[in-house]
Amino acid sequence: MTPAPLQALLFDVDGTLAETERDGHRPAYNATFAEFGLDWVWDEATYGELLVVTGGKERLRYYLQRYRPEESVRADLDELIAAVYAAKTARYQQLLASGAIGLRPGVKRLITEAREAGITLAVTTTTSPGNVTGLLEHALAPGSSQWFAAIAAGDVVPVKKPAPDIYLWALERLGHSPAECLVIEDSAVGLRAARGAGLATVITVNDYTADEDFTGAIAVLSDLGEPDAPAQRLDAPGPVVADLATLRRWHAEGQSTNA
Ligand code: XBP
Ligand code: MG
Repeated sequence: MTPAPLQALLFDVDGTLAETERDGHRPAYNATFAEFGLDWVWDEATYGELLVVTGGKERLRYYLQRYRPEESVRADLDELIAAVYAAKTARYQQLLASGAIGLRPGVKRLITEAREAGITLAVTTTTSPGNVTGLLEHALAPGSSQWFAAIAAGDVVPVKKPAPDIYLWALERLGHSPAECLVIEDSAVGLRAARGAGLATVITVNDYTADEDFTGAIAVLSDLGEPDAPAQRLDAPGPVVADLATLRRWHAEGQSTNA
């Protein structure tokens, strides 16, 4: 059977486009806890453990159930979580607007190349839509949210990653078959969501996810790489720059392997 050509790239956001967990979300949560007079602290290790639960509201609830069971039963829990999440989001968006969060290596290069080649672009994330457009507008280029045929984000689906729902939601809007798409993710949770929707997936790891199990990914990389600073392939020897030709090759190889 002739393999389906690569027609669309779907990008995860947090940890994939930028180190938003390290440079944005975690500091914004901690500053918000202090603002609310809460003695909750998410240090690096705790945050790394909490990342198994996607979505800030869901993560807050999980944190309280696990580390603060006495607070997880307070009568105003839903209101408190909603208020903390809203204040944290405002803080995070200020950080984006200040230019404090840049894109990971190779992200702008690949998006630019794909766009010029007429590849459909999409975003599939657990964070809220405003956080996506804020990152794109401030770190990629003004107006760049318009480059994306679908921004699948946050609560548009009731169940977040590792459920495949956000990918299925995006696929419906893109009008491409799963075989024509390739996903870029950074985490095992994201990989499970993408694979659950039948999508070939390339992983770019970060400090939070480097030790996770990426079985089922078509390639595992340190980052997307730049011509003058190639990435390392972590599942095969050799440096690599994830340009469109390389992604097309991996995508085609992935289909013949999975056939
Ligand atoms: C990552 C998430 C989000 C972020 C924080 O999403 O699970 O919850 O950690 O953002 P993805 P919020 O990797 O799918 O982009 O606080 O807005 O939830
Ligand atoms: Mg991610």
